[in-house]
Amino acid sequence: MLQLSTPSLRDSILRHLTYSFGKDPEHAILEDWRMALSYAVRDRIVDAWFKATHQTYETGAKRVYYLSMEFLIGRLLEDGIVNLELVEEAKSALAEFSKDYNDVLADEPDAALGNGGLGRLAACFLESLSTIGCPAHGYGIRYEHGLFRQSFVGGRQVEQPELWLGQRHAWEFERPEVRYRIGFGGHVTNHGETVRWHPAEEVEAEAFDTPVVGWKGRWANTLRLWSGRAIHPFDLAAFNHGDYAAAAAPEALARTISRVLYPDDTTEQGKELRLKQEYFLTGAALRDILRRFNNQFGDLRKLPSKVAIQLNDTHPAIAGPELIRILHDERGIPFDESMDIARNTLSYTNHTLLPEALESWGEALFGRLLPRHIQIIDQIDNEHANRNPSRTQSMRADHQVKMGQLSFVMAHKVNGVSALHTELMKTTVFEELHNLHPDRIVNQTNGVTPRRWLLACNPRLAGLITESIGEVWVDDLEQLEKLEPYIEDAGWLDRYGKVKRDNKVELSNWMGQAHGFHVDPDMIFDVQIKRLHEYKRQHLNILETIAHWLEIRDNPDADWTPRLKLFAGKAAPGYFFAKDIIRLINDAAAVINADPLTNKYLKIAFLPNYNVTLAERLVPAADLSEQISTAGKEASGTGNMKFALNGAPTVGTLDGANVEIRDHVGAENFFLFGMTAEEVMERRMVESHAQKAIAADPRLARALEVIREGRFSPAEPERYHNITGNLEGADYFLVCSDFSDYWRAQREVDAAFKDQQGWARMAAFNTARSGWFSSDRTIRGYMKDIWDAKSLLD
Ligand code: F55
Repeated sequence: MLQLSTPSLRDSILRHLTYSFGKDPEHAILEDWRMALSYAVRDRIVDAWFKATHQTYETGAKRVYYLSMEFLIGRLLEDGIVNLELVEEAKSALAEFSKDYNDVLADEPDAALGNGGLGRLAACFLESLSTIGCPAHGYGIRYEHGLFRQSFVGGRQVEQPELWLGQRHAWEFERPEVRYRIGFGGHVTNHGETVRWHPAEEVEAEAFDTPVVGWKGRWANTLRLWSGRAIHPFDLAAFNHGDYAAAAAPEALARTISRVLYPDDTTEQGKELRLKQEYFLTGAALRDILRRFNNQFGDLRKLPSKVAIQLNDTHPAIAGPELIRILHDERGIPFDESMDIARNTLSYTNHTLLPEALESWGEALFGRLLPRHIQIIDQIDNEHANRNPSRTQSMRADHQVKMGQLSFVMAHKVNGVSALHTELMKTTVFEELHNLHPDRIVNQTNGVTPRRWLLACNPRLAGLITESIGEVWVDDLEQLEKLEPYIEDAGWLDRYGKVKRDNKVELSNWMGQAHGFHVDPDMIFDVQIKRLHEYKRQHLNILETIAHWLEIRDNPDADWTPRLKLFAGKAAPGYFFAKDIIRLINDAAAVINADPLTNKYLKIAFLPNYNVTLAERLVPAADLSEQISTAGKEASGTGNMKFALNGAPTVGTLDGANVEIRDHVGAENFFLFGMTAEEVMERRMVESHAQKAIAADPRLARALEVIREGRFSPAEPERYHNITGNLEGADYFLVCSDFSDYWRAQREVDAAFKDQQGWARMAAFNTARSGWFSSDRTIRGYMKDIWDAKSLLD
């Protein structure tokens, strides 16, 4: 490595502006400044990156590989600046050239290479792995189009393609020399013991590397994303015959594979291209992992002691059969031994128990695309059944390939993402497998990185904390408990309250400028931001809002606690019910915000195009965190943790990690309501449960009635009959049954918020007691209980 003295950030920016981008300060546009700053920061990241790579190699340490179809990383420049502690230097360097730091940061495209929680978790994990100094790679797909851009037209969601690569960014290094051939289709031949797959079609996976730097630049790992390339990019024969479209066809075909992220977060569509993407990612990652392992160690029987591969949900589950195919078919290791090596190397995280989200592929499609893998899966299934004679289920029932079952059998550890979710795994989807392998399921409750979700996004609060207890909390978040004594100090608590109030003013100003939406920062900022889904129950929230509005209208002079209901979130393009909920919220907002009788007490905003960047604005300014899923349905949630950490108490059900958040922050600092997961299962058996709940609560009945009669859609009164009909009928997610208790909890919120000091105490206890929800703690749990991996910084 070159040992040069580090130039100042200012000089480095100017050097890159001049020599990397060919601009002088007079002619540089904002993007040039952003790129020059990014390169200046990147240079320093690269130093840490090389150091980490060399240390990993020299120590022969075990490496962790995180395979995920999604990495919802968002913008990266601020992450780098914050982790290298360059904030002040960057601000003053830009100021010298009359550039505003925040304008420059805001110019970066937001890389939305994921749908929601699962993808964001992968991004937080990468940052924690680097902060901890655990040698690791993330493997994913370099989608040209991330998650669609959302706008509203007449209150309805409209999707536009997202082209994050349309602008320059500084973070990836193309590795044209790192390419692997990935095959599809074809046939299988048998020569005695030797089985060979002969794919009919092949594409090339090309690597793009992004360094991920940890806190204080002590370590940096790699996110390696694969891009599809044609092996023979151009069909010259076709071109010479004058068929220009056919000439370009191989290139187009190969590129489609990494063209677009599937926008569904809960419904499995079973599409051929999706299965191709899954094998493309997994096949390329495994070749890369084995190449690195071979160069360093050689003996494949030692694989599990040097390599841990984590499957982020079942999406890369083909890793099991693919690893066996390589070990057995290509390297001649006996099948049962190959299976054991693979299992000891692999582990699997489950993120959902919703039946419609569990991946299964039709055997015809699967066998056509991956003819050798389907044979191996049958052999795994047989081998597993032979070793466990009491097994009654199969991963190959109903002409399907069941990826959850396959993943479980091929993993030495299977983990849930919260305590409740992990227990439910044992009694529902994986009951039989759990009974056969009682030590396999373990819990690792999710976490979030405090660097992005407190230090970077909430500088006011981070500043107050550091001033109070020092900066130890940044990579040891449980140190936040040292704030507890300060909470008893009225002066300190005032400052804590003022931080929140300043954050709310900042958000109000932004909403005014960006969306022409003006709100009083003294209202309760009540926030529900997440993907749209019936189980997350945004419709419960809007029903309560409508009922509250009607109540205020009945008595407009009473002493109401002013409230802003903030929503944001995307619906899967084909999920029409969820899209109707968005439209209902927007329609209700238009009517209610315009009501002069009520609008100083109640306002509604649905901000478009929710993404990581918007979350970073909203989380620090929230007073109240809405976590209101039907108990048993939200595996964990991670937004819930971000809000608690930033001082927004939760109104929520006993679902996912809410249970553990309440245990940590204290029941008195959490607004609990609703049925438990057990009660939910019982209530579903009760005949006409929704009708009974409606009959018992006149507020609910009236809210449903005004929607049904078209108060928010006068031009089309029946517009929301699908929603009201669903709620009055099957109401699978028990919106009606939980309504009354939700109403009660919300009125407790109103009363509590009137006592501003009492509220600040509650908020501060949420911050002080949320340290356990750091993804550093989660990653250390994986390292110890699942990967048997060590930090090279300890
Ligand atoms: C994406 C694609 C498919 Cl095919 C299926 C699911 C998804 C997805 O995005 N799932 C997801 O985000 N699950 C969430 O994972 C979080 C992290 O563990 C949990 O906190 C959250 O409860 C869960 O819904």
